[in-house]
Amino acid sequence: MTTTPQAVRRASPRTRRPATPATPDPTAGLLPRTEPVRLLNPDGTPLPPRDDYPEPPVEALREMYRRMVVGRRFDAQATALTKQGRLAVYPSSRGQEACQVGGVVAVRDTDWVFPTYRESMALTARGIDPVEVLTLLRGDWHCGYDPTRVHTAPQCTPLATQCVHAAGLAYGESYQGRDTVALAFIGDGATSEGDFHEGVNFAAVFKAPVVYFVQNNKYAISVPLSRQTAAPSLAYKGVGYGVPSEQVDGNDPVAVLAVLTRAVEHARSGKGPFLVEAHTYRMEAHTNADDASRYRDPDEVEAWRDRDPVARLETYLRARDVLDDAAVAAIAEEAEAYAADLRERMNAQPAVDPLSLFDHVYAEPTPQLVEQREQVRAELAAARDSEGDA
Ligand SMILES: Cc1ncc(C[n+]2csc(CCOP(=O)(O)OP(=O)(O)O)c2C)c(N)n1
Ligand SMILES: [Mg+2]
Repeated sequence: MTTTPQAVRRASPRTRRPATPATPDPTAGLLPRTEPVRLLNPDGTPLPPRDDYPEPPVEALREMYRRMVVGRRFDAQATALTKQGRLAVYPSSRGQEACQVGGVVAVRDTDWVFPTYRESMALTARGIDPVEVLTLLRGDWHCGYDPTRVHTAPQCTPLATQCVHAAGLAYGESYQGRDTVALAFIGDGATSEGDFHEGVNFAAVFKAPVVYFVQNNKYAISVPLSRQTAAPSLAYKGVGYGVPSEQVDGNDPVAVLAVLTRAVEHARSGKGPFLVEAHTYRMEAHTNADDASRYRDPDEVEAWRDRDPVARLETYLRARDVLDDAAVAAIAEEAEAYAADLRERMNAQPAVDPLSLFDHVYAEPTPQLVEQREQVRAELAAARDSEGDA
């Protein structure tokens, strides 16, 4: 029998290396759970309670249901308004109601929300007038609402820029001794943008109280997630910046509110940013200008229909005896009235002064803007004159 050098080392206690103290795991507390947090089954039956994510109060869930039903009706109405030429474009968030509403229910009115173009439902659920919310999508040059009054940034079309804005605002607020939290919505595709990384990194280094809330709806227009990233989950993008993160079933309203509530508490308590990835699905096309059947398998869409967040919450609340037929009917009626009012007000032709386009670009207009303004004024005057002649 031959004796290998390794065997000698194993056998001889004198050659054993002194025990080194275990290095603490540098990722401790940063990595998301390997499975998205879920508190309800897709059919609305509850899963066993868990200590890490206690269930939110049932009254908050009932209010979430109300806003989700009204939000879904709003979304359908906005889509219809594009067909009637009243809206230039509308990105639907049907199927993402738990995220849209859960996000704004988890924060205080004094907290700031940083939305993308997909968050019209979140903003109406926040209580902003739907006509104001749709102003930008109607083709106006401004966002419709006063951001400082409603603590909500303008809806952001350049991908991920809101991530940097949220970091700056949150840092400024904490610097001035206020406990404001910034909630930045972001899509899965936009996490591949530089601004996402810069925003998260800045927030982490300066402990800015931001919750980055990724709605992973599986597509960036026609590009599926697998073509966008090789990351095992978008929540794993937090660890590289020292940001704790979590993944959640984004079609489980109870879990979404539970996870976001903890993320907001984390940020508010001075521990810095938190990243949440919600797994969800957009049931409609990217916008009314897109044809999703060109890149999505109808079976995939059907499979997600079975995980509908509104039906899931309704089943659960009915089983808890906090929602009955009468309450469901009353909420549906409220949603209809909301849509009818929106339809009526959107049918009125807005009085838009094209020259106001130049008013607030700079405090002091540049010579080029002055020239362009004059050009538009002259063209409008000429058009009016020729209409008068006709
Ligand atoms: C900086 C920038 N690049 C490209 C675009 C064009 N664009 C608009 S929406 C979109 C897809 C974004 O997908 P995702 O972040 O997943 O959000 P979703 O639309 O799915 O909510 C792209 C590429 C843009 N608006 N801004
Ligand atoms: Mg997406």
